[in-house]
Amino acid sequence: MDLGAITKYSALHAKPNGLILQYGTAGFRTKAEHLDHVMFRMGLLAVLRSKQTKSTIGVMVTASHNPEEDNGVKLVDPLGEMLAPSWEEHATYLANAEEQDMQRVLIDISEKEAVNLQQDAFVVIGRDTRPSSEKLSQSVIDGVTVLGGQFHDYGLLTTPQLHYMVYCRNTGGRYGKATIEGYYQKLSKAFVELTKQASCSGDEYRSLKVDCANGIGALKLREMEHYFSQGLSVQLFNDGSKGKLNHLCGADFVKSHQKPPQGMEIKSNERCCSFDGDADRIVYYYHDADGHFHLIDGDKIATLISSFLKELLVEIGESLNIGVVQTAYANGSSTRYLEEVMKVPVYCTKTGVKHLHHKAREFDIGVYFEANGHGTALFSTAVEMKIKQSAEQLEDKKRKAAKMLENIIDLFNQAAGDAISDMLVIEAILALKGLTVQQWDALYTDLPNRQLKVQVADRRVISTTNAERRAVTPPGLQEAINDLVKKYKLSRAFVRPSGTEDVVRVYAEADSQESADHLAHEVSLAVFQLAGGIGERPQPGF
Ligand code: NG1
Ligand code: ZN
Repeated sequence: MDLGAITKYSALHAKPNGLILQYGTAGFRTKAEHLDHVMFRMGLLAVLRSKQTKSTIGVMVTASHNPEEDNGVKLVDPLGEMLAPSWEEHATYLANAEEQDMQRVLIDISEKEAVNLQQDAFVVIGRDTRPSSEKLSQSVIDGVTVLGGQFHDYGLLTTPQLHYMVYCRNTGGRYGKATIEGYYQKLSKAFVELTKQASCSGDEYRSLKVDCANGIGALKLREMEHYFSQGLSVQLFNDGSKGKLNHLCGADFVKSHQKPPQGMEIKSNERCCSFDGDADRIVYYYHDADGHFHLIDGDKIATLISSFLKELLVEIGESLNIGVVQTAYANGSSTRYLEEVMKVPVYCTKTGVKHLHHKAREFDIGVYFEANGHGTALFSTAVEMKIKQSAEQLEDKKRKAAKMLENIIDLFNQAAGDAISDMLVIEAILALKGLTVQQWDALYTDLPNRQLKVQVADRRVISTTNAERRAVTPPGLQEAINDLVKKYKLSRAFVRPSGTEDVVRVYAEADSQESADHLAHEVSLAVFQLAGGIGERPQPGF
């Protein structure tokens, strides 16, 4: 380590005084103007992680669904996964170090993790379309370079595309080619082969309206469109040509407001979907003949996918274990449907895809989705081999099912939840099963629900257990929630501190929208009173 150079260059990316940030569920995220030093330092950290793992590490510059003025950064581990927990701590430690302590902190991390500083390092970098992203990714590159790391800057990429690149590079090209072309070709080939097998390829199944949140998804989908146009025609909205990123559009807006995005004209029964700002989330929706809006969220996406996979396995005659992984935010109806009707085991983890991803790895086939539309399906290597063999050996009908499964495995991004890949999987399944968007929606009816935020002085006073479904502290809060929940039918409520915003999140569901709204409000008041609420008391009405 050239400590002199580090000190010199670090001063050019100086940390603002008194600023403390934490590497949370989605890396670092805050106003873009506060992030220059964090980017430089994450460049340094990525080099150390790369040396330690002897693998390529990814750095993605994005703040996903946050407003355009924000930005963020997260590191991607060798298999496309989120950063290991001990390194998240190092990230926080390094990001908050004072200038004069930088050398000591770097040495400290290297020693703790037994990093061989002589080892080569390679870092790949991607960024979203925010105005601040280009300059910030340059600061990451400065950090990588000053520690002697090699790098490849992919420029504009969706978050899942960067995960894909990292995964490809660390698996010797077996997973795919680590280029944008490689990504387009791998997914489109699988998609086109799959949809060729659909008997009903009538026009109604083949066109889709996509709200791109005025983000990177628009650019990448436009580039990719002609690769799969035989199977699907997409019409892009909020493509960034005029509107602001994530403003009144995108998956997060549609899911949390339960209404369509601005800038998209929807005729009744047309199939529509929204990506978020970095294209790792997707939700579907449509207007019925009476003009009512219907949201199809991550839970219903997981249901469609897991049912279809289960059907294929039955057809092939393979008894592999499938599991669905959700969080506490999953709609109660979805969990009930999966367990009781589909007979698929369901598991609940803490919020944040790294927890879901980790759990999903325990199954032959693990399907995981957050209700907000972030998810994918993971296939163990053994399953992949078995399916490939079946596709060669089995007789006619079974072989067809095995072929489909083989293509589906190729179509899912195994490195991360991916809006583009999920969209193609969903479109293929709908075409293969001849399902309309209404038929898909009718699998089960969501329980009415409401999500609220409460401002408190210190959200860390709330701690939870049982995959965030029970509050352990502050004292009395869980008892208060239990009493409130008892007042309503089919009800459930929980609270947890957000990992990405300085708020406490409240979730409630019940048999009617009115009850869900009331319950959510009452729980908010309990949080405000018992967990040190600040500002105005929560008011009823939304
Ligand atoms: P927080 O702010 O911890 O609730 C949100 C989402 C997560 C996840 C992260 C990262 C909800 C309720 N929470 O986390 O699911 O996507 O952002 O983007 O949707
Ligand atoms: Zn995102």
